[in-house]
Amino acid sequence: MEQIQFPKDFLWGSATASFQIEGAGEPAQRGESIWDRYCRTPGNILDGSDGKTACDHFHRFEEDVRLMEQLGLHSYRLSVSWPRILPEGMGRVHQDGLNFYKRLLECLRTHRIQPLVTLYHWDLPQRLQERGGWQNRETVDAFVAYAEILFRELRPWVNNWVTFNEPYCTAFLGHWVGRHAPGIRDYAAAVQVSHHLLLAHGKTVRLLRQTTPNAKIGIVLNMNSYYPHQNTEEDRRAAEWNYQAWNSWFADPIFKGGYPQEVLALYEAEGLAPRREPGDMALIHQPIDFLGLNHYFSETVSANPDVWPTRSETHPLGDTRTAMGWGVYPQGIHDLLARLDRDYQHPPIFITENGAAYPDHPAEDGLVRDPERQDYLARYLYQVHRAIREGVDVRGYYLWSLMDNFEWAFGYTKRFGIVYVDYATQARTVKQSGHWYANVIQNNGFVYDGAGQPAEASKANPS
Ligand code: IFM
Repeated sequence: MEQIQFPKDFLWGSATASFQIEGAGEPAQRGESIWDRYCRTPGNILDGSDGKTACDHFHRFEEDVRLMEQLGLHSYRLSVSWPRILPEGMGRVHQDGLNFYKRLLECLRTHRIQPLVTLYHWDLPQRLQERGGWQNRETVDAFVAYAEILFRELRPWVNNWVTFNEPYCTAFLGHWVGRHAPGIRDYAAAVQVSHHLLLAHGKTVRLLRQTTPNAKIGIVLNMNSYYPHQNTEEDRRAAEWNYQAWNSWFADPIFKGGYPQEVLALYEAEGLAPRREPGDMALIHQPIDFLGLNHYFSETVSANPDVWPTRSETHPLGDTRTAMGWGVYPQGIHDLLARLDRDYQHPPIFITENGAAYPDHPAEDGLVRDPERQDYLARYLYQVHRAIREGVDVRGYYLWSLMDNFEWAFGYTKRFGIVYVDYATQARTVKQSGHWYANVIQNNGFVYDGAGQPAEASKANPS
């Protein structure tokens, strides 16, 4: 048994995203987004569902904020739906949409919960997609114009902004794997999109500095730890390549001003390198106030020359799997934090997402018992704490997610919440893990019973 005590003023929160919870997706309520369109193609979403109603948070936000208060959250990470503000992506502002966020933010203020607001969590207005979406450099300026509206209108409530959530997913899942909207499968397009997202990030940081100098801004990157599958030179190199292609590709330009050399060299050789204009990298390479880190799982990597263009394959790592099939390997978050600390002169880090999906359901007594999630959270938090003890500047933790919600291509089949949502009635029930998390927040720590001592990864060495 070990008492795990987090630093004084550690920020405890939980996160959601607009499309995943809001609903109110009729044309009068918001413009069409690329996810509305993507959901309409049969086969794209596992259960054939969409985001039209989701958790109906648009109408139930007061109840949801009361739940946050009950849980004791210090902060709530939410995202704004771009097409709810600008149905066509630019031009006409939808005042009702703006008012929804003002009411939500006011309610958070009343309940003394600090908002952390993400400008873009994947719901691009469809009208912009029709002009090329993130492949088109003009979308960068459309984004900055959208950000300007939010900075101006929401300034009285919001002090902490995130430009993008997980640009990797928009770029590579959306434009290479095709399992996210807009469902494109073109590697060069994915790489170009990643550059445009980073550029939009940089320009937006500059805008905030000019218009709202007291506010803070950062970006949220999803990162995994990669380890060699076998202890061979080939696998060690493959693991390192994956680390650089998926993690450093987004973090190096921000913190070092350039793309990782080895990955860029391969992309250049394969005709995949992004088109850049003079000054782009300087815009991207601007000081930010915090780095948001989303982390869920780790992988081992084996070299495989037949896989284009990565020349490698990844495999889940961990002793158990979540409902997503992701391996549970808590030490991965520690190793990642340690490496970020080695690689960069970084600002404070917030874990902006971490959590797990399990097939939860209410028992006959109405309780939702989810011991696997509680175990997952305790083990990952233990490793976050370990990194802090070793000197990594981690200031807060946002659990994904506050409530069950629309899990993208998996529809409503995966439940990540610490609050159970009955989609037929929209009733909310705090799961056992939610009660446990409330206790962690109250005590700023928890008693770790060792259940989560990291199992040694037999084949794995940190890359
Ligand atoms: O649900 C997503 C979220 O939108 C972004 N990060 C990962 C979560 C779980 O897949």
